[in-house]
Amino acid sequence: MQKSILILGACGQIGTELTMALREKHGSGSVVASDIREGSKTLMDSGPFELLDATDYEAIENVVMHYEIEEVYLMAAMLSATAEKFPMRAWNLNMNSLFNVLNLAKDKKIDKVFWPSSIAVFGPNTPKDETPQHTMMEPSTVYGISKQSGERWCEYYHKKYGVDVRSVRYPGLISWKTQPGGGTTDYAVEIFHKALSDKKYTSFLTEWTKLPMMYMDDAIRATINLMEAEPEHLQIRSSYNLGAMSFAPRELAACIKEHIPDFEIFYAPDFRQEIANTWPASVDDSKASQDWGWEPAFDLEKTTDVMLKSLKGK
Ligand code: AKB
Repeated sequence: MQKSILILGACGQIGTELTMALREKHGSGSVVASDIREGSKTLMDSGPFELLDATDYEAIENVVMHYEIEEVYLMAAMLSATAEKFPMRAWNLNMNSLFNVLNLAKDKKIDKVFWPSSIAVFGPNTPKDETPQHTMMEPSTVYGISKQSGERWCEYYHKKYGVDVRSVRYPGLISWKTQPGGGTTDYAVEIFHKALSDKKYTSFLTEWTKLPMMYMDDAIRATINLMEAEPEHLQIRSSYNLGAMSFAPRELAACIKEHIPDFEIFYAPDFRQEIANTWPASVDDSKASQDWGWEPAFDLEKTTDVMLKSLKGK
């Protein structure tokens, strides 16, 4: 069935690939991309685009009314590393944009909302391995605090007002088509570019910093599958843990070395190390598997293979 969809933050790392996937699935004309700046030529040429600030309620409402939007994917956010530099701007963007879409749904102007949370909702006192769905959280970063607050508000709007909001806690995302911006897990994308251009890379995280990661195709499939799940199957309306693989820089480097034998890695941890130290090493995503059938398809070897092959052919 044709659906009318709006993506806020469509030009970012996830937004770009999500827009293309949804256009493929639902038809170009029914997926409106929007952002505060224009995106790649492929995205701009493939369907409708609106310049839109996710913190501007009226502007979003006008677009929603104009295109008779039913579903909104809110992908605009300031990520962990940048948010530490601009705490108030991060809070303003990450929270006000969420309230805007939750209120549109509460007022029945849209039917369904997707909002991304993150492994950043966890903190230094959280169990690090196979972090459970429900556990001690206490995030200690600006980004993590905004994501945890957002989760609480999502659950509140669902319980109090019946808002159909769905969310996953994304791990670090790896893609060859789009670059991340301002995250703590960005090294896992930069390393592939540098391995091909310079045969060496200096990691801003230590060799032993193990974090949950995911290849972008898995993240897009998870997002779309969750949005298509029957509402009565969804027991979690804050945000689902979502896992695929976990590795430290030294393990990723070893995998790249199998393809590029003279690749070298160096370590110069910076302020992002402190953020990474508070995040899980791996997550238990069994609730996502039980409720809506989540299963990842990409492990470290497969991700490395596709990243290097695709970037080489670019
Ligand atoms: C970041 O590093 O800030 C993001 C995230 C894990 O949410 N990639």
